[in-house]
Order: sequence, then structure tokens, then C-alpha cells
Amino acid sequence: MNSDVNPAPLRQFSILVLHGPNLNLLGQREPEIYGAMTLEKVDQNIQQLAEAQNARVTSIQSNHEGILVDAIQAAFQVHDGLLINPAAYTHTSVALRDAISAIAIPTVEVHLSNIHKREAFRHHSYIAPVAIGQISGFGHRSYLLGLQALIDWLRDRDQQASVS
Ligand code: CA2
Repeated sequence: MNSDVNPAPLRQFSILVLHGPNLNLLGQREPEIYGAMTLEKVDQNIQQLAEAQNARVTSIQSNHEGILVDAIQAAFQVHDGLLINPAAYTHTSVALRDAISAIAIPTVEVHLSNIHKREAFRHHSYIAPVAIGQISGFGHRSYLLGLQALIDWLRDRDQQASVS
């Protein structure tokens, strides 16, 4: 069959979205740094883009490192990719990095603010070396850019696997 005329239907990917500590306060505190949009609205926008891209998303916010580690472990062979704003744990958590590394889940790290323009302690990420990439500084749009990048990366990987 000519694949240009009848392209294979796009596979539906399942994406886990994790929001780290204090992100439940989005839109309620420090709007000059983190914007005025609530986390609920951010999640609605993520859901909308996911639907348009034929992807499924599950979103979890937690203020607890162990809960985030448990969620990453539970993603093994359940979700195809991870979109994560680890928040303050970006700069401290070997445990989150080890969990991502252990289940080898394709991961995109996102930040609302540009962490490289802020205090020196925010410049280092424990997560970046185990992520496909990092998107930082685009406010709530960082999540959408990150989700699109993750879905595109998963599609590219599928396509490469189908031709090799
Ligand atoms: O810019 C980001 O997305 C951060 O991950 C946000 C973290 C910060 O520790 C990182 O360095 C960069 C902080 C999240 C706190 O979220 C709040 C939201 C509204 C009000 C107060 C805190």
C-alpha cells in the first residue's frame, strides 16, 4: 500500500504531567514571577492540546518528593512520556532524577520562569541530564511547548522504528 496516500493512523500516546511543590499556588501568589494563570487552567490548556494531538494526559501536583517519586515509578509501562515541572526539586532532588533514570521514560522538563536568569542556585538542574530537553521562561506556555515537543519526539521515535 502507498503510505503517502494512506498514512498510518497516529498512535495515541499517554503522557504523565507532574507539577512539583507550591505550584498549587499558581495564580494566587507572586504573579509577577509565575503569572496569573491558575494550575487548574494550565491543566485545562494541557488537556486541550493533548486532545488536539490525539494524546491522553494524567496530571498530578504534589508538594511531597516521595509522592512524585511514586508517581514516576508507577508510570513504568503505563505512560509513554513524562512532562514535569519539578519546581524546587529541580535543584535538589537526586531521588526524582534516579526515578526518571530507572524507568527510562522520555521526559521533558519545563519551567514557567527562566531559571538561568534567576538566582545562581536555580541554574543547576538535577533533572536536565536525564531529560530529552528543557523549556524554561515562557510562563504557562512552557507546558504547551514542552508537551508538543514530547509528542513530536515520541512520534519521530515511532517513525524511525517503523522504517528500520
Ligand atoms: O519557574 C518554574 O517553573 C520553577 O520550577 C518554579 C519553582 C522554582 O523553585 C523553580 O526554581 C522554577 C517554584 C514554584 C513555586 O510556585 C509558586 C507559584 C505561585 C506562587 C508561589 C510559588
